[in-house]
Amino acid sequence: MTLEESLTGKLGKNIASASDAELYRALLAYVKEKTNERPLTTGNKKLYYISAEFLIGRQLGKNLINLGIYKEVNELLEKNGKSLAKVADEEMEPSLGNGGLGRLAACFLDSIATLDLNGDGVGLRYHFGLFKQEFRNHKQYEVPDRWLSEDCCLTKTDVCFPVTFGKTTVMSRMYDLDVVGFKKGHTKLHLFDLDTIDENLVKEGISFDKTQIEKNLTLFLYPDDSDKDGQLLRIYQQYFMVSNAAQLIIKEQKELGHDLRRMADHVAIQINDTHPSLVIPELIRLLIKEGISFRDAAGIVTGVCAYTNHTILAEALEKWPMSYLNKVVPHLMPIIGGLDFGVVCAYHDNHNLNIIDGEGKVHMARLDMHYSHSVNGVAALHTKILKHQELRPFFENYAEKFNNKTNGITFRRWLMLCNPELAGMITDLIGEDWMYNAAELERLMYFHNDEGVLRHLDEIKRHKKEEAALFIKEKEGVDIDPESVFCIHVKRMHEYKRQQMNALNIIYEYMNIKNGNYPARPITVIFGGKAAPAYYMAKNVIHLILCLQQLINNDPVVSRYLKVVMLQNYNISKAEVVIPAADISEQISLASKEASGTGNMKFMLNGAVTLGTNDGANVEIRDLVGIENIYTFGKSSDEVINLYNTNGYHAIDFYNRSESIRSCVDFITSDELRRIGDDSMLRDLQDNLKNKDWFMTLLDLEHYSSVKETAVFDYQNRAKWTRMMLVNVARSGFFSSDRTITEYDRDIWHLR
Ligand code: 26Q
Repeated sequence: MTLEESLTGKLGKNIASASDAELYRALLAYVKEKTNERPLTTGNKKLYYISAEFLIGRQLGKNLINLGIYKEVNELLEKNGKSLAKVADEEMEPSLGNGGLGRLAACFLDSIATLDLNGDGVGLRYHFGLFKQEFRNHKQYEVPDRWLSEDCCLTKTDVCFPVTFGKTTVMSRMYDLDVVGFKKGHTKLHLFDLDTIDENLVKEGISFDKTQIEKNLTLFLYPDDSDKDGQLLRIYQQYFMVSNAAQLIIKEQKELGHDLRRMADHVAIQINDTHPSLVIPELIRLLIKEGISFRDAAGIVTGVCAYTNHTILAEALEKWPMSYLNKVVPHLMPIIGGLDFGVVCAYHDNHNLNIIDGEGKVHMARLDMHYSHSVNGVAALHTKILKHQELRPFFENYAEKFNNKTNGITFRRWLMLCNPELAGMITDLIGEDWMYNAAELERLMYFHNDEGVLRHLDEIKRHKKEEAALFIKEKEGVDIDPESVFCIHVKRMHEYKRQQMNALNIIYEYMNIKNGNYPARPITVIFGGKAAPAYYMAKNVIHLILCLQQLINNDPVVSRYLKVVMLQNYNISKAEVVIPAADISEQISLASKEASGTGNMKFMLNGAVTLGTNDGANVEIRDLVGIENIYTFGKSSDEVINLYNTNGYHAIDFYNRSESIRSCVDFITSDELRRIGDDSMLRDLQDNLKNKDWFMTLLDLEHYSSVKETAVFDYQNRAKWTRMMLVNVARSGFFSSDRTITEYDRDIWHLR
């Protein structure tokens, strides 16, 4: 049957007369059929990638690419006067993650399937993903974002497990998402849920009654850790997730006839940050029930589990009071106690290693490091800091466990799907090999002085900027000029990521323009990102940006040289539009604080030039492209760490010493901005910058401004700039998640 016959059959009418919604449904069914024609990946050993977040984004376009039928479908729809983009827009967006960590898990699944590795994902089926962000009065409001629907990519299964919390036992249900690899490979993402969830509990905004877990357990994904609310429910979720994972693993091992004592030969578990850490005691508990001794079970589980750390921010490391765990998982307490006892006996002179600290808090990362055989960071600098600073006592005892796995991204979504023009140009120049081995992109270097190629690259960028400008006009109602330099700063709102530094630089530019000093070329600064609902300072930064947007875009003179746009509800779909349109990729975290970053890689792959600190994977980008193809600034991670250790940074000194810094910070509470915004929010932000500024904004501000000015000046030299673009694309192969996953398998999982 041809594609056309199949779709017409499903529609019960011809394509031309079908609505976009009907076409979406038909294509979804078609994709499921095609996917099921591919056998599931098998092997002697199986990976379970457990994660509280899988920020998978919309599935249709990616699946068509991976099945190798995107072009065919696109042409067929076009022939019938339909647009695949519009049809794909019918799909609800699954926002089952906060940011980098969740998106990484999604990219990893794509690569695991593509490499035909035997590995599944395990997580939770949140009914509402991360909240939807709305702006009113220049402020963020959170509203529930229901994504489940009749025609959704998940398949309900009849796999169910009992999960016990103290006196309550609930029955889970597993839902499956097909993960189809590029041209080959087929694995699954298993998302667990309860049949008893009551969506009607959600009333005002995103608040709800947190008492009845049977009704609310999987309602929401937790916004990151700065939200202190609902910690108990968070533990309920975590235990529910890992108990299901552990029961699924044991069930599958038994079905295969494997000896549970040999589990480490047949199973690998990757623990994605500490959110799934309770899998360690849970699996030990289940193995004990199977007749294995505590000691042996602990040994087996250590051989199975591997832990990835994603942060060095102390406040983001999970520590749960014993009283909480006692309430949620009383039956795990003897096991956690026993595991801690083992540590205390082995390292009695070093309390820093204890799982349970002097205040009775359980340190999840410590549990992972003692009872996993691998501990990895997510970029070279990050792993170095873990070894020699943050986790030093553990490195001293377990040097052999520590390893680095620099993050990666899937080029299927982040190039082929979102930038088919650039993907096509690359294929025209060097053939298709890069799709199977991203390192082949290096062959583009052959063209780095080829004027025709550079011009074409520039034309594609221009085209993507025009597309993004149309999109922004339609969605945000803001006019931006594709002739201007697009500086794009999209990621979760957090003080360490320093969106406030970018905002202060906008103020600096604004004042320059007011004084008749114009930038070398008009600039458009595009922000996007959500703040955790309880993270007051991050919300103040959004407020400042929205006030600046209002002030600047409506100023008849300034707006000729400078525009500001804060995208509402930044998500994967919006990322797919703006990333290909970027000239400058803003990666300006305080050095040492961004574990890796993955947005930086997506921008690079799409030909943007990085303006960044020497932090996370920016360091590796710099090493790959060379210092002449990146703009770096700011204090080094060593200097920053030293400032923290010596209490050597005082924002107010920078404020007092520099006239220019002072005028930018003062402007936050200027009459102009207070006329637009909220007095107390602006004042609190200003106070914080002068008197606290924990992430050292003022330390790097002047250096940032001057390097950005240089970048905008260089942009005028099109020959130079387009060559930089080409070098960035050519050297980005290292950041393919296929490379990352190949390394995980080689060093940790050994699935083959
Ligand atoms: C913790 C406790 C309670 C509630 C929520 C949380 C929580 C939730 C999400 C803690 C952390 C996160 C997310 C962390 C995250 O996204 N980290 C990012 O991981 C990326 C992938 O490795 C890196 O590239 C980024 O540098 C890192 O910030």
